[in-house]
Amino acid sequence: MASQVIQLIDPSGNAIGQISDLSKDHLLDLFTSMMRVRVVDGRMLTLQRAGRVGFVGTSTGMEGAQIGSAAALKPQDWLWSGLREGGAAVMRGLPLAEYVAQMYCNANDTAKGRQMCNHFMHKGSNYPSWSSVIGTQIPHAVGAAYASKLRGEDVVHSVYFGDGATSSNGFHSGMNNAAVWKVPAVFVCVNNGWAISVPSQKQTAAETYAHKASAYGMPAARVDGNDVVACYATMQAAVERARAGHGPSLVVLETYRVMGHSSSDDPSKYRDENEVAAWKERDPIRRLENYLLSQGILAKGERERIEGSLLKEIDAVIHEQEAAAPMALKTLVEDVYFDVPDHLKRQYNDFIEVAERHGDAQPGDGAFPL
Ligand SMILES: Cc1ncc(C[n+]2csc(CCOP(=O)(O)OP(=O)(O)O)c2C)c(N)n1
Ligand SMILES: [Mg+2]
Repeated sequence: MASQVIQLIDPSGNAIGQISDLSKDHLLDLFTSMMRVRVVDGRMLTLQRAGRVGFVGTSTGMEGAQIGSAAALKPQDWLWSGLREGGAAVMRGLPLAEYVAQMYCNANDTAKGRQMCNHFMHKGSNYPSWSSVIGTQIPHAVGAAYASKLRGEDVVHSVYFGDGATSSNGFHSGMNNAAVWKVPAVFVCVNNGWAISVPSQKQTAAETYAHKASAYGMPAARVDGNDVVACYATMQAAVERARAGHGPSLVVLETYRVMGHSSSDDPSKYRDENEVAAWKERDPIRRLENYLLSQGILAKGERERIEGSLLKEIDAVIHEQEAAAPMALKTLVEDVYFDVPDHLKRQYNDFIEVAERHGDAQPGDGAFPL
């Protein structure tokens, strides 16, 4: 059983394993993608605190886990998200403008305002909409992976979930059926130590989350989730295995949620600040930065230059999306029925009257012919 934690770069940034098949450009891409996640999270949290967006859940401290693992997927592969993989989706093609539009639930939101904000989706990169209902994406991913297998597609389905989701029914039924059907899937458990206020030692009596895989007859690997290169290499092996038809496996990324569960949470109520401080010392971005500096791949001061250009990038997108119109109210009654039924028409017309009185209706809302 995989009780050893795979690490290729130690917390000080020294290589301790084989990382030679990653080019300089690839390493720099990983670094920039991790930095983008941190910069975007920082901006979103500021906007939330200023009352401009409703809700944010950050990936701070977990950038290496999501970026390293998702970088091992091919463009045709699928990424079924848990609660925090929006940054991986951006790396795989979700336009930053769509990401920010979804945060504002504005007219450019591809979810048409029907999702809570901070629940992304992107059809173009095979990234289905998140569900906040813990673990429900797991059987969905397994069903889709089974369909890919039946169709003979060259596609691997990665499904992400947190440590807390391992206690869900979806985890058990998904893992079991995936192994029985030998589907091309990789189960990625991002163990960030906490499920809101429940610590890992209260979540399971198993020695590690990786041990759970043996009950279903699939292999597992444990990885230092703050070592982006180890996440990449381990995930790549699991993805190749699935692609070759050898079935699913479980990859457990051991990391830590440095911030609160979400912008609605105050973690000081339930955890010791010393634990947080110790994990901040293991920061995944600084670890790769130190390695890149030691190899001459990154020059001194380069991190600040990259951060500056990422801030410019996200700020330009925020300005553009803040100026966008709200989602049209008529979308409330669209897309479910081919012809909007009479009772919905009545409700919508009453609603528009109220919206017009309150000044909330936009040009065009009342023009919807109901
Ligand atoms: C079925 C269900 N039960 C409870 C919740 C409330 N809830 C939201 S997030 C969360 C914890 C998730 O923890 P974890 O799976 O470790 O993911 P993390 O937030 O740490 O990334 C819970 C219990 C929910 N959303 N869905
Ligand atoms: Mg968790």
